[in-house]
Amino acid sequence: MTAATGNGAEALSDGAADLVERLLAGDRRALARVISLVENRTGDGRAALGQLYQHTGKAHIVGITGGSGAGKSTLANALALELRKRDRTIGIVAVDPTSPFTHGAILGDRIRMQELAKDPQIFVRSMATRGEIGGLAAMTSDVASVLDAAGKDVVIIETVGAGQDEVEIASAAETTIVVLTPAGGDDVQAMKAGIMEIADVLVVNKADLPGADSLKALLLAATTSASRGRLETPILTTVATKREGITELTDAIDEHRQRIERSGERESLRLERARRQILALLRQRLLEEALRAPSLDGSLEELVRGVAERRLDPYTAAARLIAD
Ligand SMILES: Nc1nc2c(ncn2[C@@H]2O[C@H](COP(=O)(O)OP(=O)(O)OP(=O)(O)O)[C@@H](O)[C@H]2O)c(=O)[nH]1
Ligand SMILES: [Mg+2]
Repeated sequence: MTAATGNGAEALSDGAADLVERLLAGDRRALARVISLVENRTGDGRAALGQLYQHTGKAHIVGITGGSGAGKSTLANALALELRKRDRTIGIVAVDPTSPFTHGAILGDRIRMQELAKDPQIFVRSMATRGEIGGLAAMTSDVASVLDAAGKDVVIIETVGAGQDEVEIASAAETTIVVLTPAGGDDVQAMKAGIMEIADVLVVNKADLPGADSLKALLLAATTSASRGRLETPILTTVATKREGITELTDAIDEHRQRIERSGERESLRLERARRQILALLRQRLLEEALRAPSLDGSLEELVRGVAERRLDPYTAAARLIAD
């Protein structure tokens, strides 16, 4: 017997249905296993998501983004502890950019996160990107949904904010914190990458280092000129390692949530996000369907060669894939 799921979602195996039930009852190990099913893109993972979706939408999804080493994990850690004091339960999803250079940082994360893991109300998951970033935005948002369904009050998503893909990952969040530091001059880079525009709260971390005040002044000038009468983006300073400024940051996050709730922006964000999710999945499925047969019978390769050798133009080649 398998549990019924929404149209289009796959059937859930007995084992997975049991996991979903236990997850909803608050079982931590079941939560970990469902996340693995989702991460490994299994049919059971998709089916579990289908079942869990109706239980989502309660958590406050908070994104923390910023340059490599800006202190995002330390901040997420400090935030989680402060939120616990306020009696909130927490899920953290950290997206690790796997590169030989960041192994140390990941190890550091693991150690820090083990410290958090002692609290049963904090659930931490690290996801490696394995180089391929495509699909990661969807997966991050799926894992956040699972944590949401599991009843976490706040879900924190940590990503390195370097390019468009990371901006997309951050867009799963309702409240996005952009972390900058006086060290390393990543401020200018962030402004270039469009990271500033997605910030709901700006944080100058490592405020114990020289240059924090001038960075804050720079940010203040940049946001004031950009806001044109809109409510300005709060700019906070923190020393994450000493847990300084964390109360204010937590307040700012809560205030942002209340503000978007009151103004109706939360509702429009939800609509926008739902639309984006549907279109992204549709794009992926149509592409898979269109390419399945041509990949198997070699006709895709033939078209590729035809275009490369100028016997065929790419428009005609694409049209043939749809027509067949
Ligand atoms: N001086 C100082 N160091 C800090 C502060 N916050 C974090 N750090 C240090 O900065 C380093 C990087 O911190 P992480 O929290 O791992 O930074 P991250 O942004 O998560 O790093 P990645 O995930 O690798 O991009 C660590 O050595 C931290 O101890 C701070 O407020 N002041
Ligand atoms: Mg980190």
